[in-house]
Amino acid sequence: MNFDTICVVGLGYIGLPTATMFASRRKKVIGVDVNQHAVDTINRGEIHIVEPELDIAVHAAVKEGYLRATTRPEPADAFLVAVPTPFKKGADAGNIPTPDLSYIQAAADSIAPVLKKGDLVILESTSPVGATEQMAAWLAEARSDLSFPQHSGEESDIRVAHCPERVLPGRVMYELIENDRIIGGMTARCSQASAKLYKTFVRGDCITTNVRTAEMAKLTENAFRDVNIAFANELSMICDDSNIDVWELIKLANRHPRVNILQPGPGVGGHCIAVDPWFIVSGNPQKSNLIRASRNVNDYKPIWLANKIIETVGLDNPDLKICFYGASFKANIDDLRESAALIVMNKVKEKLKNPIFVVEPNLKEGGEVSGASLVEIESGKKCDVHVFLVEHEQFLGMSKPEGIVIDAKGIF
Ligand code: SAJ
Repeated sequence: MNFDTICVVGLGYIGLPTATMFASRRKKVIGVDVNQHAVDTINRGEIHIVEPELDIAVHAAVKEGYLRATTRPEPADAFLVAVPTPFKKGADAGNIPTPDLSYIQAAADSIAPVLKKGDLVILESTSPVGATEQMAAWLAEARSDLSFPQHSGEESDIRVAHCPERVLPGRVMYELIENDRIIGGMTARCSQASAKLYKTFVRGDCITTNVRTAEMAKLTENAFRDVNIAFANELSMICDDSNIDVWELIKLANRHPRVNILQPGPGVGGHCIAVDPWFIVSGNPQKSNLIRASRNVNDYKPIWLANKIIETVGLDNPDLKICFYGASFKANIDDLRESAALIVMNKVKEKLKNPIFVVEPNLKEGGEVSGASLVEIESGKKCDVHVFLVEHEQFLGMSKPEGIVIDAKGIF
């Protein structure tokens, strides 16, 4: 089967780069987003998100006529769904957050009217196990005139698969091409068709499996990181009590050929690793004790760190100026979403009335972050207390400031 026209639903951090990759391989791509501002920006050949090398690629794809954005899906040979899957606050006794599939449902509802026999629909959004089958059920409900793999197997009119995105923000344009892809079709033919589509631009291997394994593989990758970081964060709190340098400790332990501990920090931020493990826990609350405990350790770390800062500064020193270095959820990006650094800052601000400043080289100076003034490194260094929360490249080479230094990222 040929994929001449591809419709990508959701033009965010994953959808837009993916749409652009297909367009750069001279496929006709229709990008769909409910956000009119995003649509207008892309149609001008510009981008509404920050990602290295994406701007040039989008500009070329739009100017050459291969990429066009719109707010409604149009007929295509393949549909890729790359919409958010956030979680909802837990309503059960255990307060376990549950996945919110409403964006996937809205995407399915919008695609259904333009589907035709022979089309392929791929869910790329990180999803709990069963979400792809649920999407196929929503599509089937809307289009009783077409057959779907859950009822008709290999003979179905429409093919459906899950192919989770696995690219790292900041390296998306490189990793989209080079990373291996896991492809879980609802049938073998669904997998094969999807692999053929991705081979348009993927240089990594396209490995096929079933749909539930593909869903669980993505959740497993992020849960693995979360558990490993929780181990590092737990060690950091234990070491603090025993006056042991956790950075040196991990470096030494990692000299063992079969040990590879990740790095502690102020907590785990972002919209992936701090979210996805809950998709496993909410589906299997009785059996996911380790994954759940790790989430709790990583969520507790910013609270522990804030208390440490409050204790170090003391309530009787309201004149001491405090400077936080780094506000984003990880190094060398401007993304503040679910940032552990912000949780630390806000907790400290709740308790201490001291003047507070922030150095965040990835944001424009003169602004504010959580009510604290953004300043340059040199101004920050004049403060009395220095709290390092993110290992931005600008901080790595700097000399240790004078005064009290609390270093949550092991920079010094
Ligand atoms: N972090 C630590 N210690 C470490 C590594 C990370 O505290 O040793 C923290 C970071 O500071 C950050 C958080 O973890 O707050 C997550 O950062 P990250 O760089 O590890 O990952 P993300 O969330 O930017 O992207 C992850 C990636 N998943 C894996 O590496 C398994 C990416 O490949 C996925 O595509 C992405 O999630 C996603 O969309 O799910």
